[in-house]
Amino acid sequence: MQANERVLEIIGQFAIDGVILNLKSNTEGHINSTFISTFKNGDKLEKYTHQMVNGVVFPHPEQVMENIQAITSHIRNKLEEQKADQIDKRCLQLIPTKSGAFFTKDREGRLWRTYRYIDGVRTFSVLSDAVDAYLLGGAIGTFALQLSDFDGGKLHVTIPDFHDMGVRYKQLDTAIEENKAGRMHSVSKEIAFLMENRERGMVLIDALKNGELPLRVTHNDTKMNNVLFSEQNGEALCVIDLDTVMSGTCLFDTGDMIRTGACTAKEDETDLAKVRFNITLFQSMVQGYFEKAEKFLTPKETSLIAESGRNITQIMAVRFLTDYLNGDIYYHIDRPSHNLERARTQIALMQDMDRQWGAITTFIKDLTV
Ligand code: GN1
Ligand code: MG
Repeated sequence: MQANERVLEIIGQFAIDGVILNLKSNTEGHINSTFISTFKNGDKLEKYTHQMVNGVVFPHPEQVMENIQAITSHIRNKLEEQKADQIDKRCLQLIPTKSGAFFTKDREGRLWRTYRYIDGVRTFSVLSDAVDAYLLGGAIGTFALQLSDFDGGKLHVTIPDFHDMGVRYKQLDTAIEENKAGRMHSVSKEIAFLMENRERGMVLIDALKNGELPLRVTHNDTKMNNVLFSEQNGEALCVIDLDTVMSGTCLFDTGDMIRTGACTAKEDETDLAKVRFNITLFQSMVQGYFEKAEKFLTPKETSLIAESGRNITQIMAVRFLTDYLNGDIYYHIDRPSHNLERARTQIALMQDMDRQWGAITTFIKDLTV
């Protein structure tokens, strides 16, 4: 059976009205497999996103779905209470199967789900405009605020130790020791830099574990292209990709927002001279975030916002390099050096943050005065 026929068979299990006109694959994510369909339902064209959840990365995908179901209904209820406009564009909506479940499984036991596709939106892989950065920060802050009264204890831990720097460094240690793909000779500079920064990298996870940072509901994958912007008026409408929503510190989310939103190049840029930390974008995005999140942020959390950007950039450098050394078993890659290129952009970004560290931290100190 052709790949598309298998996807069509799965799609047929969801409660979707109309006739399918078109199906195409979307290769943007590094983890799941994604397809977009268009249905003709009477006079209307309706689009859907179908995803096969990566069962290696998420060994309990049913738990991922329970988390997503719980938080999307929480956010939707909030939006309804606030009588928000365009609710379908502001919150992901799961489409049930014909038997009323939120997922189905294929013959190989892999989990599939369907969302209503949000149309009329765009995503960014690099920002250039400070207004977009401000709106991005606002969207991440709003997401945190919407979930600030959600009991994180109800969420499954779908990937244990996901943002635990200590665990990620141990995985790197093992990858170095095993040198499975025989690639150690090409990464000595990168390893030296990451080892110099090992201790500093523990700041968020240590503060979370010793109670200096409160446990909150966090998205854990707030990279910029997980925020949908309206094509019509530019508004940042919705935070998508809810697979890794778990408990954590909100600094994991400010960190990934800063890592991706304030960087002048794509995550896999090969020309490192293009990889810069844009402080104007950083300031606008943190301002946008802070205006929403100041209602709940503690002084300790606020004081670590700059560090969070450096920290999540670091954890991604560690994770990409680990996967490169392991022979690319975790992230989807397009070329053999892809994970190394990704690790190098992260390191270049950290180094450029370090060059501007004085200005970066001054901005954060001034936020609360
Ligand atoms: C992965 O799902 P996707 O492609 O947005 C990864 C994130 C990384 C990101 C880097 C479950 O996210 O942690 O930050 O790649 N997700 C998982 O682009 O590992
Ligand atoms: Mg993701």
